[in-house]
Amino acid sequence: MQPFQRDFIRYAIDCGVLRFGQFTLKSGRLSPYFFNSGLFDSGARLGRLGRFYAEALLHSGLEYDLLYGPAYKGIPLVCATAIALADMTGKEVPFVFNRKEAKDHGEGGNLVGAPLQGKAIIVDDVITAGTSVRESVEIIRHAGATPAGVLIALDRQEKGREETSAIAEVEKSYGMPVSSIVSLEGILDYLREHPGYEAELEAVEEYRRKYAIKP
Ligand code: OMP
Repeated sequence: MQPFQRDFIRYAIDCGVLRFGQFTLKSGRLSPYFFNSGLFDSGARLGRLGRFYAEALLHSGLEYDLLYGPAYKGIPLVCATAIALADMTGKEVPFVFNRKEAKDHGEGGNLVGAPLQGKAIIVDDVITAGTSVRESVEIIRHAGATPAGVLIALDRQEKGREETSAIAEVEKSYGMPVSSIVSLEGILDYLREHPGYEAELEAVEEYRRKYAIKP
C-alpha cells in the first residue's frame, strides 16, 4: 500500500465515511462495512478528498482529455478532482457532469461543463456490482466521446453478475481500466496493522470469503 492510500483510509474513518457495522447494499448483500462518500461534507473535507483522487489518477497512468462526473455523487467529486489536479500539476483539466433530468430551456440538454469529447475518465465513489458505471458509459458514448477509464475511491472487489469481479467485467466489456484510491485488500491491511480492530477484521474477512473475488 502507498502512504497516500493508508492516509486515505485513516481520513475516511476519521470523517465517518468508512464505517463498520451492518449495512444493506444496493445489491442486497449484507456488509460489515460501508463507505459513504456523502460525508466528505465540508469545503476542507472535499478539498482534501480531491487531492487523494488526483494522486490516485496520477499514479494510475490513465490517459484522458477530460473528467466526467455522474449525477449526483460524482458531481462534487469531479469538481474537487479537477481543482486538485490543476493545483498539483498546473494543468487545465476540463470536466463535465450530467443532469438526471434533461432541461428544455436556457442552454438545454443534460450535460453541464466542458464539451464531452475525446477520452473521458468517469469519476465516481464506489463500485460494487458496476451498475452505475454502465449508465455513464452509455452517456459518454452517446455524446460521441470514448470512455477511457474509471477513477473511484473504493473498489470493494466483489463478484459482479458472474463469478469474476464487477470491475473485471467493466474492464472487459468496455475495454477500459478501473483505478481506485483504495480497495478491500487495502482496508483489510489497514485493520491488520491497527490493534483494536480485531472484531471488524474478522467480520470483513468473512464477508470477503463470501462475496469477494479470489485474490
Ligand atoms: P454499483 O452501482 O452496484 O456498482 O454500486 C455502487 C453504489 O453503491 C454506490 O454508488 C453507492 O450508491 C452504493 N454503495 C456505497 O456508496 N458504498 C458502499 O460501501 C457500498 C455501496 C453499495 O450499495 O454497494
